[in-house]
Amino acid sequence: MALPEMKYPLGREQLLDLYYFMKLTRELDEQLVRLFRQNKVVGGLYSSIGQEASAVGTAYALEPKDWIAPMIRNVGGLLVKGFRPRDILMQYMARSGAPTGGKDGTSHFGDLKGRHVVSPISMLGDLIPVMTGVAMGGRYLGQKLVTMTWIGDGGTSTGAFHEGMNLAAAQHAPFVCVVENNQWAYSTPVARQVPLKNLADRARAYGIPSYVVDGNDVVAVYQTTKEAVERARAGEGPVLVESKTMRMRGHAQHDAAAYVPPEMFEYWKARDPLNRYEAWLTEHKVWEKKAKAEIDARIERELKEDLEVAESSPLPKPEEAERGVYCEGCHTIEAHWERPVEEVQPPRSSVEAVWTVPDFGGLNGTRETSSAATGSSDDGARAASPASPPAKSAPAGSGASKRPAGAAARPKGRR
Ligand SMILES: Cc1ncc(C[n+]2csc(CCOP(=O)(O)OP(=O)(O)O)c2C)c(N)n1
Ligand SMILES: [Mg+2]
Repeated sequence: MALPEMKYPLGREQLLDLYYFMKLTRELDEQLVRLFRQNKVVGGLYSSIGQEASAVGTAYALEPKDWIAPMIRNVGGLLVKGFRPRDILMQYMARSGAPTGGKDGTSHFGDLKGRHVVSPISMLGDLIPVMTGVAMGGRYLGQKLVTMTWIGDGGTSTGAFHEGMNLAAAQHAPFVCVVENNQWAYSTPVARQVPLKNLADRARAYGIPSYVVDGNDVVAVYQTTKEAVERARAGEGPVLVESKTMRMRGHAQHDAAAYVPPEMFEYWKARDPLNRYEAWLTEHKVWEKKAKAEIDARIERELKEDLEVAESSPLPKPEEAERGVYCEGCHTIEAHWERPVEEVQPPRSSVEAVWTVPDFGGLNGTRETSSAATGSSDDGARAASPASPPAKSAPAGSGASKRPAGAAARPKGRR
């Protein structure tokens, strides 16, 4: 069967790539569970089983110059961005070879220089304003980049989420927010924490476009996210994508998820993203048995190698605990200016003022007057005439220039 028509066509290599990343995410997850049971994982272990299509399909829609900030269930996105299983294994096992040298766990690591991954911490929603800032920075530098982060259904109810989305919308930032609606926020089902059928509708509050996608269909996830990414890149501002999926394990390893009705697991098990994609690849004759066997063997080999590397990496030396906490001249932190530093420092960093406050509102001692009440200029304060009434009748920033000539100047109400 021929491939279905796609707005953003995917070639055979890319289609197999998607399988590779999803299967690698799944196998790595299962390997981590074995390590957890052997007591080799330090701290909690958060599974993304059931959500592989969501993490992989969204990250795959990005270009290398784009930026991500992953949440705990986005290991698939980290792999797409070029991290290796060994990084994630050592991170969870707190080994010295880990990206944080064993000082932090889970997905709390990043790579600002190479892979453009902002390191998350255990927060809900705060990556949204951060990635909005990165998007604005990229735009300032003319890099045409898009930034992306993910948030859970529960995370969309935090203040940080709303503030961040509003900032992104107000700033028209080239930013894509993927809401991974996996039906549960710890033990709270979506219906008990938000009165919306589609979390995508949250976008209406910010006046931005949104999409709903079947998060267990990797091709659909890719197509939808790609469209969102291209719209953001074209300057249309932020886009929200709701990916509907299911968390197939407890919140973390310590949580047996006894509160999830068994039939709900059954429903989603029948829609497992990896099984579905394997069937899709077969149905559309993208692969034959040999190609699948080769990819599976490659994954097995890579995971085995990486596990050996991780197991042989020692725990950090005790003295490391006090290193890199405060910089005592061990390294210099210098800003890397891509554009002239003068641009971001006053006076050039300021947008040209629509109105100015003469003599800084009289704070310098020599009070000037505003011409607002005279209506002599549409920039009242700057064109202040010494003959005008005292400044107190037209406070700075009162928008006085809009008033008709002769109208009484009235102080603005308190804010
Ligand atoms: C500000 C904040 N509140 C609470 C927590 C504890 N916490 C971590 S994840 C989580 C549930 C998140 O649910 P959801 O956003 O749906 O993401 P999921 O775990 O389903 O991927 C909670 C309550 C936290 N880390 N930060
Ligand atoms: Mg959730």
